[in-house]
Amino acid sequence: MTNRTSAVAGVAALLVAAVALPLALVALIRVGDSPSNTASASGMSGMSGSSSMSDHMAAAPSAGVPDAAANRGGQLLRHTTDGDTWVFHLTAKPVKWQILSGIRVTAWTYNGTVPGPEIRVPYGQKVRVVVKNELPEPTTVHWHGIQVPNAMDGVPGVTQQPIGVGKTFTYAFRAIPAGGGQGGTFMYHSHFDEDRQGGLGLSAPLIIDPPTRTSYAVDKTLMLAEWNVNTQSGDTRPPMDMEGMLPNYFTINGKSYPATDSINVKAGERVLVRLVGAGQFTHPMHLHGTAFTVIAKDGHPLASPYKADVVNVAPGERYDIVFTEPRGKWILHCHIGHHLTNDGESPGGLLMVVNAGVGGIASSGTP
Ligand SMILES: [Cu+2]
Repeated sequence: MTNRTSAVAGVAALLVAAVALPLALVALIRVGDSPSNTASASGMSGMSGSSSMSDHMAAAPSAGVPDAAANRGGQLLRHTTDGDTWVFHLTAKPVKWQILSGIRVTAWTYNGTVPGPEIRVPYGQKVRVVVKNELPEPTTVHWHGIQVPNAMDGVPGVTQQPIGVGKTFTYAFRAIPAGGGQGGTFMYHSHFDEDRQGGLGLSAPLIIDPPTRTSYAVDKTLMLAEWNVNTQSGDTRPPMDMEGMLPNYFTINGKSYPATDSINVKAGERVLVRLVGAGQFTHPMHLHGTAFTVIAKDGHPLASPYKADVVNVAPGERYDIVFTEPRGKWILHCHIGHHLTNDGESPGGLLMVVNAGVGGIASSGTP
């Protein structure tokens, strides 16, 4: 290409861009103007022409769904003992879950909370988990990163029949990480129609404590997730990485900032945070005030822990990070700006405060 033809091509490209950009903006504004705000099920079926696709993208049924009895998810699940086995009970069921003052989603949960309750067991513990399905659809549970017998892996049509509506299935395994190791951060989640069931809330932490443990002032698991909520109707759709299904709310342990928990420590105390990619989107999590040390990935201690101040948490991943903060109020947050909004309003979303021994907000910068 000569200089002259490339200059002509460049001008032509600019003209095309100048026309296309306003058109794209108009299209975006039209989507924003539509009364339902996010795409309606009928709109989606019109787009795809497939009823199964419209079912897939339909809002979670909300009629008759009760408000959640609890306000905090990820709480330790109590067990009973049967000989040398720890027995846990989970019920998969829909509830109305408050992610933020005034914002309730229709969530599909384990035991009525987002995230589901934390199962925490010593390394090697024999475990039995009785799962009852009170969802309007079949489900299964996958024990993510655990060395389970094949028949306990929770993959519908491969290792088990789905747990039908109203039915119960019992999983039995030992708490041993798949691929070796003696403990760390794992999770359990639905493996049936994950695009819907995962996106509607069916995941929870599973922690295996190794025989020798380091103690921390704080040991906090943070499940990162996204929501697609119509703020007018309350319709909740599973967020997906596609037009009309993108998330407009983002939660840490089922809450959007400012409803997220704070981590409260004294300056210099050691904090362990277990970051879990529980949703369908990747979140680069950034800490203010100090760097952290990544000590484990996917439940496996690192041979060479490394320092960083951002770690990219992809769906399914777990990172254990350790840090000590100087005195102050520091934040831990996703570095994608949109993930720091609540339906477009900032600040919100994936942000929490690490309060190292102070209260109040500075009114001027006096070093
Ligand atoms: Cu993010």
